[in-house]
This record gives sequence, structure tokens and C-alpha cells, in this order.
Amino acid sequence: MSLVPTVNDLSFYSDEKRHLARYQTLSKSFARRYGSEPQFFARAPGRVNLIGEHIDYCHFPVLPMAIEVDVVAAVAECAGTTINISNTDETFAEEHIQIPQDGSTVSIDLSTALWGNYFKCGLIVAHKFIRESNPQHKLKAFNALFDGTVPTGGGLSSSAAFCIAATLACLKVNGVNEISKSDLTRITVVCEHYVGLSNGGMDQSASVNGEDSKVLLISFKPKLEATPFKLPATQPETVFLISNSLIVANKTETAPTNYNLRVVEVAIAADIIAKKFSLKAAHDSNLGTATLRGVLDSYSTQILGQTVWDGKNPEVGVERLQTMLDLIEIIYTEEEKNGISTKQAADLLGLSISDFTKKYLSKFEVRYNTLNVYRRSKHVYGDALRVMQTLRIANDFDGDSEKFLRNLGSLMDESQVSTRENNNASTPDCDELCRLGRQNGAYGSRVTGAGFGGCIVHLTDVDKLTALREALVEQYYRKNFPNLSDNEIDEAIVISKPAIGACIYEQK
Ligand code: NG1
Repeated sequence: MSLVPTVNDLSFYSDEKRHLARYQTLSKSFARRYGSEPQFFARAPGRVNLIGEHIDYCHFPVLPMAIEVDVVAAVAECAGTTINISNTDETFAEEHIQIPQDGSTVSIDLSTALWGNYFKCGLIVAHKFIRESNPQHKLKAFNALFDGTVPTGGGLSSSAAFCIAATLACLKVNGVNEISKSDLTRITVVCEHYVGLSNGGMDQSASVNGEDSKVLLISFKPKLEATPFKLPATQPETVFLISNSLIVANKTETAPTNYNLRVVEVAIAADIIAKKFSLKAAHDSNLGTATLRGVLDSYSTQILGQTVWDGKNPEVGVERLQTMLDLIEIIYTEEEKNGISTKQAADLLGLSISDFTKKYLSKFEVRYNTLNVYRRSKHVYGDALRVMQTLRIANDFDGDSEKFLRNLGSLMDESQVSTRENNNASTPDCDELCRLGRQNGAYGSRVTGAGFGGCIVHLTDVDKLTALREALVEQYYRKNFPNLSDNEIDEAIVISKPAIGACIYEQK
């Protein structure tokens, strides 16, 4: 069992000196504000997803890595019954959270868009975890000052990093000095459900389980598991460059038409497949329906008589995902492929409109004109296939770096086309950045994370890096955002190396 580490120095950062100064400044600000030194720091990193988007909530494996940008909380216990949270970014005003004295978990008022709501998500899951072993535990009061370097709404999981840092802070103040990575992942994957987001588990798994120099294969079935592995060592060295489109994706606010709607569409799509083939499939999606992964497993075992796929073997995965891609071509009519109405969807599932509404449209608010079940299925099965193809080319690396980079780049480009055309999760600015990337030395470029704005991940190598960076600066940032300072541009374009996951830092 691997534990969330407690470290006594900052050597895990590539620039230790800079971070030492950052933590010292944070300590000083904390002392000024709260009149005591912090007792410890809880930190959790952002992540970049290399390939496999909007498929985690369908239970298909994804390939992210934790990166160095992170959220750090300086924390110290205090007297009283209030948790005080503040942020080095003054746009997030200080909040005071009353600890319920009857032992219940805090409640979240979803009609307010306060940053403290995300803190409460961490507090709730930490409290529930503590109550698993100590039902009578009374939460302690504390002060926490947060400092984040993950761009907000940039698709690099600022929200997951924040929720995990908050969870770790609450756990540690309340006497949980050790927690396994698997427990921290298990409890934090549902954090954001408390603010109404029906997310999958990729971000939290990546942020908790990150390892230096390794990407992660995160699988959700048969169990949630993060397997760290090294990508082939290419010559010249592979580099992932992240460029922020600076179009902020307000994931929670736009959830009814964007993120949560995708979750609903694929749930309906999975149930349609189950119904067509009379499959017995587990009802284990966030909505309590079948998943596209579940119906793949059911179709292969119940109709084709195959054994269950372990979710990792790429050869089996490629074949089965291709089968599902062929299947969706024949189960929908040409008209249905362009989207279906609520009535059509209910009819395909043999449900009344009111039963359909109850089952699919009432857990999380969604708004739509048509339900794009075919195109979303095509994206999900296609991107899951590309994850397997990525594993295959990594396993088959024969020393030909150029071939590997080209193949991986093509998969990333195909993923971007599907994100844009089948999943409608790109934006014109993101498309522009991808195009500029490919024209200027990227082997492949795609939107990473939820999309609808946010960041692009470009695959390149050290030799091509400078020219690529310059082209993005001149042709995207200087052109579209002429008022950006050099510093702001530096923050918008970052080289991301796989970094360690969440940890506690205690000064010696
Ligand atoms: P980001 O990029 O952090 O918004 C979201 C979901 C993931 C996953 C990706 C798309 C959260 C916390 N995370 O990530 O689970 O579905 O979109 O692949 O909402």
C-alpha cells in the first residue's frame, strides 16, 4: 500500500530555490494574517491529459500525468469552531466556515458561486472518511491560506488540485497523519459531485498518484487504479508543451449545456445499446445507468462469447473498441446520427417521457435542443481506441524516435478532430492554437481536459521547442492579446514534465 508522502524538503520541484522562496512568502503572509506560523503545507498538483478525453466517466482508461503547477495550503489549527480560508489571489475573498456542532457534514449553498464551496467539497469527503473509523469525531477549527499556480478554468485540473489540497489539510489537522494514495483517490473522486459536477475520476487519480518522469495509465474497471510508466526515451527528447488559450472554461457554470450534458448523452447512448441487444449491463455510471464501457463488456461477453477485457491489454481493447465503433454505425439511422429529440430517445429506450426525464434529466440540470448520442459514442469509443493505440506504440517502441513521435502526434491530432467534430468540446481559439502548433513543429496538438476553452497540449521535441514557442507567442498571444506582459505569456506557455503527486510538506 502506497502512502501519500510527507516530505521535509522541496527537492521534488525542478526549481527548488524558487519554491523555497514561494513557501517562505506564504508562511510570512500566513503569520501576518493569522498570527501564527503554519504547522504544515498540504499540496496537490494539476495534471495534463495526453490522450483520452471525456471517457473517464464512461470507465475507459486515460493517459494523464501530474505536472508541477499546484495548489499549496499553509495550515495551522486554531481555537474556536470556525475554519478560516484565504487565498494569495485576492480575487478570492476570505471565507469563514462554521463547523456544525451536531457532528453533521457542512452543507453547500449551490446558489452561490463561492470558492469556499470547493473547499467544502474537500471538507465533506475528509469528514466522511474520518467518520468511517471514528463516528464521534468532532472537526477541529483551523486557518488555511491557499496559493495556486494551476491556471483556473484552464483544463489542467485546478479544481481537483484545490479540492485535494483542501482534503489533505482537513485530514491532517484532524489527526489523520497517514492515508494511502488509493484511499485519497477514492474519497476525492466524488468531491466535485457536491458542487453539481458529474465528473469522472481522471483528475484526482492523476493528482494523487503522479510520479516523477512517469505518465499514468488510469483505469476504472475492474477497479480504480493508476499505473505509472515511462514513455519511450526518444532522441531528441520528447517534450509536452502546454499553451493556454486564455479562454476560461467555466466548467461548473456551463455544465448544463457542456460537461454534464456530455455525461447524460453517453449514459443514454449506453442504455440504447443495452436495450437494442438486450444486454445485462451494470448500472454504475454517475447517473445510475449503464456506461459505454459496461455495454462493450456486456456485448463482448454476452453476444460474442468472449472473456472479460481487463481494460489494459491494448490488443484486446483495440479489437473490441473497433467492434463497438462498427456497431454504432448500424444501430442508428442516418437521421438519428444528427441528433435525437427527447421523444425519440424515450421511444428508443421504451420509456415514457416522464420516466425518461426522471432517469436521465433530473440528477444534474441539463439543457439541449437535440441529444447527440451517436456522435458522443463515436467520440468516446474512438478516443478510448486511441488510448489503446498509444499504449501499443509505446510498448512496440523499436528505437525509431521519429516514427514514435509521428504516430503519437497523429493520434493526438485525430483526438482533436473528434473533440471538435463529435464532442463539440473545442473552440475556435483552441483550434487555432492546435493549427499553429502543427504548422510550427508540433507532432500533434489537442485540447486537454474538459475543453470548451482551456489549454492545448502539443507534442514536440527539444530541438523544435524554441521555434514552436516563438510561433505561438507571435501568432497567437501577441496577435490576440496584445496587452499581455512577457511574464503573462511565460505563464501561458509551459513545458510540462511528469511530476510527483499530492503530498504534505513539513518544515524540519
Ligand atoms: P478538467 O479538465 O479538469 O475540467 C474534466 C473532468 C475529468 C474528465 C475531463 C475530460 C473534473 C474535475 N474533471 O477535467 O474527469 O472528464 O474533464 O476528459 O470535472
